Amino acid sequence: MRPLRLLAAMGLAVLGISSAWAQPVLVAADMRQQQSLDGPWHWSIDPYRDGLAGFHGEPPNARTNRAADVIAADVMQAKPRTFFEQDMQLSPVVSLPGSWIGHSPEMRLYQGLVWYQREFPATAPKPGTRVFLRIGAAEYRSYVYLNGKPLGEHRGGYTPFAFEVTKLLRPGRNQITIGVDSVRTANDVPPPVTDWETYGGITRSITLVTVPDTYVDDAFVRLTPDGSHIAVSVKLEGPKAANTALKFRIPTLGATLDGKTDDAGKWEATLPVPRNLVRWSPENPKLYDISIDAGADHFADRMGFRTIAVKGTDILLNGKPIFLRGISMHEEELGANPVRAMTPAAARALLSEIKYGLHGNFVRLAHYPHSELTTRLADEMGLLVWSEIPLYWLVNWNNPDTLADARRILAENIRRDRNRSSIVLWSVANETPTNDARNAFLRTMIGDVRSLDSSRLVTAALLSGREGNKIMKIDDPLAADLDVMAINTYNGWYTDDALEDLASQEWRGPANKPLIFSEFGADARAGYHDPVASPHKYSEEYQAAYYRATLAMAAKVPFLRGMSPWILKDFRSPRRQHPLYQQGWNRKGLISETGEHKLAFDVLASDYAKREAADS
Ligand code: GCB
Repeated sequence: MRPLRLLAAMGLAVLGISSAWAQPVLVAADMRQQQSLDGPWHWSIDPYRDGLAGFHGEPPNARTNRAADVIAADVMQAKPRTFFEQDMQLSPVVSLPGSWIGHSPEMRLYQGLVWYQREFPATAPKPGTRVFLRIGAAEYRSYVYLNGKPLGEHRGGYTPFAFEVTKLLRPGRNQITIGVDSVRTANDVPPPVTDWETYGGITRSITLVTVPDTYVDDAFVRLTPDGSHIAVSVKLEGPKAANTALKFRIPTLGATLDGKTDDAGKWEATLPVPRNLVRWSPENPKLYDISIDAGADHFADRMGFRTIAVKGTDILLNGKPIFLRGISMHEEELGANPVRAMTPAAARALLSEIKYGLHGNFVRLAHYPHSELTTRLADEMGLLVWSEIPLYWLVNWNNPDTLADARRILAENIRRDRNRSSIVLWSVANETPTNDARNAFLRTMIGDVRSLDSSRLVTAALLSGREGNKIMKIDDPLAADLDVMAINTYNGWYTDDALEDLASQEWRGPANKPLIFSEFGADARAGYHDPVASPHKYSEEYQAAYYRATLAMAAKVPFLRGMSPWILKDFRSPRRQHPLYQQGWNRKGLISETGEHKLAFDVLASDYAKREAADS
């Protein structure tokens, strides 16, 4: 077999040539015909990044350094005298997706580059079809090769990316290689310090998606804000994208709409709402199959229809005021050793705790875009969703490249998920410091949300100001730019406030806007009990008392329209190393990592059950 060589072009990819970022959207890719590449992959660490550059930093070159070895795994068998050091095909095997934290005990703290490689059989793409390699998510920076040729790179750990491989696929054996580098710098999104385990590796499914030559790359279907029409926006990609006839259908409603794309391959149209349409809501999460036929493509998705708006201090779902009974969660499956490999069953287990255990109707998917499995399940189960990008804490607000990355990640998230009726809030940031550079940066993000999706509300999790002991102020200038204000508040946990005093704290904010408490919480180690009048922090009793006190405070905030306390489940966090109570876990969960309910779970559940009864 001929050795596969790293090409000079790989150097271009490493230098981040901009065309490498041009990505197809492949909206609703998970509903398309696809071949899964999940399962066994070889893996090898590369701490000095030898696979990406020569030993003097020059672009990789197969003759002078070993960079090519990673890709050219079959060299040795072909030419016994070739110098060769890294052999992926002899490297150990793991099952993907799943972060490398689960590959071996030593990988627990590894930060750097890891190579993955597998072979797979393929047939040559049929004439008139195209094939894309799609990776659901990889943390943080990915370098992707097919049959020795670089396909491109991606930065950002929580959104999908895809490369066309039609011409590179060959009949029979194919080889795919992915380098994933988990190291983030101060310019990245998020920056290095976060209060969660960022889980280096490939954490969502890898698939080959087949579409016709010209196909529906992007489609956005929703109710108009007044609820009178269904609006459809479509973008075709391919040689016949322009001036092509299309047909939009909702078969069970007998609704159809015909049209034709413009010169740019786009089509925008509206259809009066069919009389028999049932609106989606948490109580009745009605979903419809929809389709778009365009040339040879038959595009399908499944979605609900609802409106979301604000009026004064109210949040209106389908025109009716609603209180968001929520909780925050990270993307981390239940169990003693999670590896961020979300499955339908794992997502269902978490969302069921919210919907049926807590009597919730809302979930904050913190602090980054979660798996599409989760947002699809929220549609199906009837949970309203807050979706977020990881502009978290200390972002480099002055760097135009950071802004460009953040805008791309936001667009990748919104384009992936804007047909999910469950999502009602797009959040642009969490607990960021107020200053001019940050305000300008986040205003750009808010503008992007509005131009990508004007049918939903924009929010951000802010920090409050404080006047003495009694007055909490929403004084972040960004509040004026948001539809819904959101505040993370930890009085009585990170502060010395006595729990008895919380209920008399008064919240002041800009008039006429709804507020959500996007976080409040206290750590408790499951099973640590301190049943006395004044329990210690970290005990289940303190956490329960903290919840009672904070809920009493919340009940008095006249413009509060929802909450998503921190957090459903204990989650891994490298910052949390208290030897007795934390041991590498943030313990603010209402359930432990293995699913035991703490006392505070029932405190929140009974508050929500009362609100639910009052609202029905
Ligand atoms: C916060 C952060 C969240 C942390 C949490 C905590 O305000 O938004 O990421 O995990 O507090 O536990 O301190």
